[in-house]
Amino acid sequence: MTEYTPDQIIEIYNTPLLELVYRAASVHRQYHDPSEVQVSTLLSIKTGGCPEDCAYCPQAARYFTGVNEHDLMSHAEVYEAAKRAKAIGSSRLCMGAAWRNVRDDDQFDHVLGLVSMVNDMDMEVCCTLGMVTENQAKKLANAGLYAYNHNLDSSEEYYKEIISTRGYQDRLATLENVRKANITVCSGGIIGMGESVEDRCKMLYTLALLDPQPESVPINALVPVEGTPLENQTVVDSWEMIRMVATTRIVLPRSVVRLSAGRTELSKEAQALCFMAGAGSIFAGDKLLTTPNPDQNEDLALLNALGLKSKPPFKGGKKERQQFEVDETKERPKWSRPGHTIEANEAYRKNKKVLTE
Ligand code: SAM
Ligand code: DTB
Ligand code: SF4
Repeated sequence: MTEYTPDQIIEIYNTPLLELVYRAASVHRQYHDPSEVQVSTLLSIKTGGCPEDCAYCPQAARYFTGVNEHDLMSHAEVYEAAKRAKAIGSSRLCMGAAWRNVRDDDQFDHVLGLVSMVNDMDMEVCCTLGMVTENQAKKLANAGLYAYNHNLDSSEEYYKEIISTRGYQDRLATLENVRKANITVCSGGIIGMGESVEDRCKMLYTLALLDPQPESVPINALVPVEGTPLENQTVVDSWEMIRMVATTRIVLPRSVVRLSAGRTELSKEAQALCFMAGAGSIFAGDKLLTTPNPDQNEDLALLNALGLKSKPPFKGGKKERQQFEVDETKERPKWSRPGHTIEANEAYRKNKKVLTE
């Protein structure tokens, strides 16, 4: 449920900037403690080699981006990374895998073990593993998963322009499955892929219609990676990022808005305006999944300079394991594969072929 129509959201987005920031800051103060920033650390536990064709993603096998493929990380590797994340003040570890969807196999069982281990380290555990069924979400909940990240990334209309190997409705179905498992929802999107303001606002509208609304909403600026079809996109202008954060803040008043990918392109002052406009969370650590993130010492200095403190984890970080009964034999996941042609990607591929021949 939302009190806003898509047109009203566009109107908010187009409000004169300082007026917009002022309004967003007021909403922020109504629902959140403006002196706290929740800090998460990303960890790519399975990197590259993904079968999907997401035009923005350096981990899609079909694009030649130079990302080194890496099989699932061991317990020891994840343990060390989680310890480092905790030491820099992160309350949450978000483990990402370059998968289209989860399968009920040994690899998933291994991830369940990782979730359980990090939960025992008193950190909030988040995963982003692609599409999940209800039973898979319940298995994650039984292992102690706190949050699941699954982005809508854009409007339903523009999604078709960037991905042909899966459908938007499957993203929404995954979010429903996550909810049924009593796991908090983290879902947002990317700006700067060539979408219109209308697309950005429609995405926010779709997120706002979720009941309940997502607990976290990451706003990413596209990191244009060489080798992907979006490599030549111009870097998102700071004002647009501030506008998007502020609009998200107003439309999804209770959600924690996470200032996500693209911070390396934002000045300290632009980031300060994003915090003013209601960003209540960041990713810390010098790497996102595969691309760079600001230096952790610079981040600490920035938070200090602004008088912001990192938020402690929910209930000491340890989530009670759920006790869902799981019967995967009764479940037949049917994820769609639209397979339509994306003109821009085709043109890009042909162009690349000419260049490399
Ligand atoms: N494979 C899973 C999926 O697609 O849901 C999880 C990992 S995927 C890398 C997680 C998110 O990273 C995407 O939904 C997208 O929002 C973000 N992302 C990937 N590449 C990006 C880029 N170049 N710039 C900004 N965000 C990006
Ligand atoms: C999200 O919205 N952004 C993060 C996290 N959720 C998984 C990922 C950003 C990835 C940026 C590109 C990369 O580093 O590979
Ligand atoms: Fe694969 Fe996720 Fe990257 Fe798409 S965004 S190519 S599904 S890792």
